[in-house]
Amino acid sequence: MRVRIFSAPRLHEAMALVSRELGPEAVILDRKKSEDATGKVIWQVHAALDATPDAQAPSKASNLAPHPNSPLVEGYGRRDHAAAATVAGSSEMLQSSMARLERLVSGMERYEANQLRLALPDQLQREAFDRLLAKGVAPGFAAELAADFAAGAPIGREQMRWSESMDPTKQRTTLILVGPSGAGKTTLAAKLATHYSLKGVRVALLTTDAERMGGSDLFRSYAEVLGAPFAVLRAVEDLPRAMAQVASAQLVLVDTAGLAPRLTAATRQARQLWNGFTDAARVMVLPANLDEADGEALLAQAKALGVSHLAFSKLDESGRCGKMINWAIPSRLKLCYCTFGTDIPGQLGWLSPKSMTTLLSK
Ligand SMILES: Nc1nc2c(ncn2[C@@H]2O[C@H](COP(=O)(O)OP(=O)(O)O)[C@@H](O)[C@H]2O)c(=O)[nH]1
Ligand SMILES: [Mg+2]
Repeated sequence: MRVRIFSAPRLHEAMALVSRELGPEAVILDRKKSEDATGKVIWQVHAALDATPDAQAPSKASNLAPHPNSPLVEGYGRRDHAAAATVAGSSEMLQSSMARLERLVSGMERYEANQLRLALPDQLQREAFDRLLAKGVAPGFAAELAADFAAGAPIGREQMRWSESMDPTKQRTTLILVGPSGAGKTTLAAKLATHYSLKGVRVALLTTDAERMGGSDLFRSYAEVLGAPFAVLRAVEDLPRAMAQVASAQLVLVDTAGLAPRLTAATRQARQLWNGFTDAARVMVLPANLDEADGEALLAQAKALGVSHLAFSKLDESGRCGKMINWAIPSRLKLCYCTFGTDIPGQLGWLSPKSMTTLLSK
């Protein structure tokens, strides 16, 4: 984003300069009344465009001053009685603009939260709203969940999607676990493999985490301990042999390499391998201690990757698990497993409106 500052004796003249120079896409960040060097009133409008304009294009403002208080502004006033545009490149001004913008946004957020809070029908719901906010739930979602949360009832039955239970003894189940590096994909796969093996379910383990050094070693050793078939998938050509190996398994768990915040060529290649499993649920694993915006960036890839389910790991490592709600509601992914520790096969849970209420009540 490129921020520019336009100055003119009157506000509407400065605004006219913005639209003349930046066009209708311009975003107004700030407007300020001040005085120039001679004490004359001057309006400054801070405006920005998302795209950087073509460097080759001649700028209409190129003959204009870099700062509103500089002599060139006065010079402009003498040259031409129309309003003047001033382009300021100083990083201090940019920083102060950004700081003002941040204050503005946070003030708007507080205002929005307060309005939502006041619209709730009683004190009990307002307290529930505050508790959800304290857990990191976004105000809009907290307002929607406040009534159930206040009543101690299971929350989010309507707002979130909940997975139907998975029972590999009744129906062969294939889960492809995707997510950022270190999310706990391999750990979740190992927990599930052990949990179901102990119940007598025939489990098979596959991994597409083939490039990274040691990426598949841990998973291979889990397979050895469990006596489960194991294969590494490097290319589409590996699929038929791997499919034959896992043909009699009731639960097939496919571990994968970590996802980058943006869709990469490696992920596209891995997706071709995942396409070999037509009946698989693709589960995105997000750790509860992940930055909320990073989680959103990963969820933005979910559609392209055919992800259908969402699991949360490391619930024991975050006090603000409200971000789960902020991730789950807009993603429309079906919530399924969660983990809250490194024990295998323990510390494994199933996400439901009831368990979500418990998590947020802690
Ligand atoms: N505290 C805690 N640690 C976990 C959890 N799940 C995984 N870990 C740890 O996080 C690290 C990365 O886990 P791993 O399964 O290798 O992540 P992957 O890169 O997604 O396969 C390991 O040290 C795990 O023991 C969890 O639910 N809670
Ligand atoms: Mg792993």
